[in-house]
Amino acid sequence: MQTVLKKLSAIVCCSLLSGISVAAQPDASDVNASGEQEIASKAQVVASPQAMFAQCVVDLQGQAKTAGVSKRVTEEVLGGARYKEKIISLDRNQPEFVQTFTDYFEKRVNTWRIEKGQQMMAKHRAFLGELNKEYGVPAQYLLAFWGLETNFGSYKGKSPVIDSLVTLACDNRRSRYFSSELMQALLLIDREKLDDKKMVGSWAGAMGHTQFMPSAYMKYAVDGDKDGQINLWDSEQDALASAANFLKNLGWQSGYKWGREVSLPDSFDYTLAGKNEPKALSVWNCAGVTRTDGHAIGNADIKGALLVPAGHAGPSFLAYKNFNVILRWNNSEYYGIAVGHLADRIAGLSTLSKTLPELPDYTVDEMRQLQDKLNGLGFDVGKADGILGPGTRSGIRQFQLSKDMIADGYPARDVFDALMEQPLPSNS
Ligand SMILES: [Ca+2]
Repeated sequence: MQTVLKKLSAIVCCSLLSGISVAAQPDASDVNASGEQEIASKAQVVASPQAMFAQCVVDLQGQAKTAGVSKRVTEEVLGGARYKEKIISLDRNQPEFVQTFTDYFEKRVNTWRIEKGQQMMAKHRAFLGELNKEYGVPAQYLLAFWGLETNFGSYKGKSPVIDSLVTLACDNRRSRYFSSELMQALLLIDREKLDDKKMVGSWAGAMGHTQFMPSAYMKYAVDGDKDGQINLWDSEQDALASAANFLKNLGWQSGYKWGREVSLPDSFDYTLAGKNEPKALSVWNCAGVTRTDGHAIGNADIKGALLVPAGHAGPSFLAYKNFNVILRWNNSEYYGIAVGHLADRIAGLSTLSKTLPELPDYTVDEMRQLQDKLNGLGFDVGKADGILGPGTRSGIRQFQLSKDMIADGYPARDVFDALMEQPLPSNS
């Protein structure tokens, strides 16, 4: 029964998604009991998209009951959930351009955020000091996350969280993940006595000042202001304490920085770079890497990965273990550098030593063409997905090495043009 309902829900949401009112067509091989078969064929005859969404909600209500959600929340809150077609289009939205580090960084690390972060530092100084003592995470990092996620609480998102999560749970693409997040959100309403009408967030269900998904809220959020309720929308102290607890649990190393900007010698061997290639500081010392003021980077017993997100014309960074903790909040190299540098700036450190280069705005299609070309030339970068990821950068680096170019793995315009001009081998 459960299986049939699940199948129905999946089909429902596909049809809702496409906007075509098709009848459900469950696979007969999956219907193995006569009762179930009857339900399935009834659905084939009568189910409208609305009815199918309603059926999906009924299925989710069964899951909620099993998960221990109260009767009231299961019936009133989950039962009253609305399907939001817009959420599905946002989920399917594909970017047209490959975002450059320069664009990303300039939009996020700006004077407004730095100054606002410093104001918030002053506002919460004593409390942030206590959090550092208890969780080992310095104030500036908590402020940087807060600033990047919601502009210090000034934009927490407007989508009703339960509607978003139910809509995504009833959609095929990531149904299991969002069903699980939905259950956590419903349990949170019970546990924290939250008003579901006030639970608004991003279209994908991230909530409050620090945009926690329900599972993170459930597991890591703490009552910072000690009023007996964990409320990540209304309490800045709850949000800051929760961020500190979250980072501590993700493995934040107290006493260490996220990383730092570094200077590289002209003759630098860029094949040493890459997020997944951390090396001991002694190795970087030998390779001529220094602080931007020319001083040695030191000999602490830690590893760092060298990042050149905008190619050799842009700034270079050594990223330490805490950088990987930041990436567990949001798995994007650009995001990690933005959090780290914004934190430094809020703490009063200086701006980047290098001007960010103007980089070409490649379309995703152009990136795919570049990937196809690399594959055709035998520099295997995997499926041409239009994403400038580690595989593509490695392929570009191999091409650059073969042409005696600076092997920074970045497709600057001259590299892109040189690559596209290459004739493909005749046997390909
Ligand atoms: Ca509280």
